[in-house]
Amino acid sequence: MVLLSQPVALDNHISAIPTYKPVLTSQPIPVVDLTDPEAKTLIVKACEEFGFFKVVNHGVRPGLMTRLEQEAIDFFALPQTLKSQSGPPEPYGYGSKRIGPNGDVGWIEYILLNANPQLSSPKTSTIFRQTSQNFRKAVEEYMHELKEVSCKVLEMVAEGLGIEPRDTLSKMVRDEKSDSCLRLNHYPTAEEEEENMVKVGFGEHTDPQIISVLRSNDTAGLQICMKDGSWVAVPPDHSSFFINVGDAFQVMTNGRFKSVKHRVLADTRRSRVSMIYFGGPPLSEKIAPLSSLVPKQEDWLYKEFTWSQYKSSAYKSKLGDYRLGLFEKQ
Ligand code: GA4
Repeated sequence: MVLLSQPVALDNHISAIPTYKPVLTSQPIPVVDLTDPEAKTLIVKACEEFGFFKVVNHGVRPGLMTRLEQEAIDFFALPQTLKSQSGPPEPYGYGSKRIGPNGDVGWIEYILLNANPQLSSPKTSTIFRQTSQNFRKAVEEYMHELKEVSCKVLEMVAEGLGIEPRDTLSKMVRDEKSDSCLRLNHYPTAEEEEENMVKVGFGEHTDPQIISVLRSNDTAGLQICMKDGSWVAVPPDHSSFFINVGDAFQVMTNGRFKSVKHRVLADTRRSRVSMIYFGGPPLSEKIAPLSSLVPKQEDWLYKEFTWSQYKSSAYKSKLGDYRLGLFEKQ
């Protein structure tokens, strides 16, 4: 077992990682107990107000979370030359500092993995070439469990909003062709730059998919943007999941749910490890406001598009761009 207590040198060829002043405001984040009979109502309220909430009593074994975290830590502790053999991220694979293809950078290294075994390319085998079989096994088990958590939440939303049938949303993520992915992030500690300014780990953005389910170690850094534009620090909690609404979900609810803008700042004392499951639809899926929520097409705020169209447009954008703008009706 390797611990990443020492600062890890990310290659320093990339200059100018932006810095921010850490925000000090915290505001209670909605917490939903998935076993609470009121859960569906609370989830809908949280998705409307914040596009973000924390989930407890989710049913995922703590042992699986710590196992995958440790495998990720062991991977990120490998020599840079070995890690780089699992890259570059196109978009799947190991990446360091560069995020996406359009010049975004952050104080981060990561592995991005396709969650669909049907779609996974020979790249998946390349990614795991340097690692033990246990890493791959932990990833596969974790993806399986996280798909279940995502679908459970999506079914609760369907019930809470009166969407029929109740698997309308979850079946897109459960589909064998679902374009879901898993991201393992390592944010090494970073020295304060000028007074009270720290490096950005992952710059502000919204997630393009339907739903994202995040678990991190107990290092802070995640911040979410409120409707009034202020940033709120999310206290970490290694035993819970943090769920956020993605762009596709905003469209399907015709803007009733907001895809929450979020970012991660590096910490000066402890490294942060997070793992995020992004539940996405199949590439051919048509994304539009759901007819059970918005029966009249003239009331739609967005044009219909396929997930494949949205994804390619996202990969032409910069991280902080407002990607839904292109798909809004005039
Ligand atoms: C943000 C959410 C997920 O991490 C991700 C990211 C993706 C990438 O890192 O390859 C993107 C980013 C994310 C949105 C805009 C594009 C694509 C980097 C980027 C600049 C895996 C995803 O699906 O979209």
